[in-house]
Amino acid sequence: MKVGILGIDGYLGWSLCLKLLDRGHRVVGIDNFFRRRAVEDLGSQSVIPISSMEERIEAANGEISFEEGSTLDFDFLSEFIEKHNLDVIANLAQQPSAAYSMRGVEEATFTQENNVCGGLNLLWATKNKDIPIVTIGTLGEYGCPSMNIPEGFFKVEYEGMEDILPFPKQGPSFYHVSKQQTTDNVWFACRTWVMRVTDVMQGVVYGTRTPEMEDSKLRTRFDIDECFGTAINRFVASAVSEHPITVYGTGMQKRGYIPLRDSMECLRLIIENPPNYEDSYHGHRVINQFHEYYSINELAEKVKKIGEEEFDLSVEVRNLENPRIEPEYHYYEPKHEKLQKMGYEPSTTLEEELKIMFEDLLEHKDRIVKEKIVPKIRWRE
Ligand code: USQ
Repeated sequence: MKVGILGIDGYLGWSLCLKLLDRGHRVVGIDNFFRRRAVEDLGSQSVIPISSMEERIEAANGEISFEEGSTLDFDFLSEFIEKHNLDVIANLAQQPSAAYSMRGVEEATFTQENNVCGGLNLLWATKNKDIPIVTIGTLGEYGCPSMNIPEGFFKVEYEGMEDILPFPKQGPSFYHVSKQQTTDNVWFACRTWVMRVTDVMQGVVYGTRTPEMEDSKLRTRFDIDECFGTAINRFVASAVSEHPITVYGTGMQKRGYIPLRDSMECLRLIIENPPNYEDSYHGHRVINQFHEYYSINELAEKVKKIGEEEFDLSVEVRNLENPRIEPEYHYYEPKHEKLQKMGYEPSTTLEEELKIMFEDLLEHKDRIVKEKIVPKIRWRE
């Protein structure tokens, strides 16, 4: 297959590229290097050193090409799609951080413009072409309702009548709302045009590597700052640098998590098996992608235990006033059956993955900018 990856330089984009090359697919990618610039502007850096795109391509084993550009540039995007004759396109050109989207009006506007309008450009550029598309949504779109969360659609009964409808969305940041809007745009486009889109409702991804990253020039980025670092990644980096693990609020909030290596395996399955008219509604297939869910306290305790018992570190867990507005005591039961049916089997455990992360991060401990771990962005200020 010839796969287009939009946002090929990011944490997920680069990992996906290597996974697909390893499977013998051809990859063509675009990126505008937003993530490299944004992390630098925040005064942080990828803890794992990463190579330039030129070096990456040289070190990669397989057929890959790259063009610099943004999904916000419609002419560039259309030409890219037109000339490459792609079998499938994965859109990872996203501003992925909830905290960044709550930093100020500029960041909120950028997040929504990039994620919503970039996605809209992709829909217009592929209109009626029937090129399968994969978009990365988020489990957080559903919020934390007091009921089980289906994979996208559910049967509703109201006043004696029933229908199958998209499950309600109530994400906890302007970032999450940008994903909700994208889901709505995709759903509308699928009902209107000839489209096949998989909307991946992904949980929080963690981990430092995938099996395709043995060569140090092929490593993907790893961020720990309050915007681009996510829970488990930040916790291991905190433990390694002997900074307290930052549990927001009571730490009772639950989320779904998936290791980077398994997330890539799931995306591979999704790419190689595009939606058909049985596993989708009008070509719109929604898949919840995570392995297990945990509360923040459970994660912090697991990181502390491994840090102390296996790596002889002294690890402190500290509860901070929650900078976000989010439910802390809530029901959480998202379904995740579709990927299992497609053949996904978890390849690792949280504990095994944490040990690899500790080893990798201890090697680059000096690159952890500790001050950037402390959260300063507050949802209500
Ligand atoms: N949290 C802490 N301490 C920290 C960081 C986070 O307690 O130092 C808590 C947050 O309050 C939240 C949970 O951990 O309850 C998850 O936060 P996060 O920063 O790890 O993840 P989130 O902001 O939800 O966003 C991340 C990715 C995003 C993806 C999403 C999946 O940045 O791209 O879509 O995870 S989900 O969380 O399911 O919406």
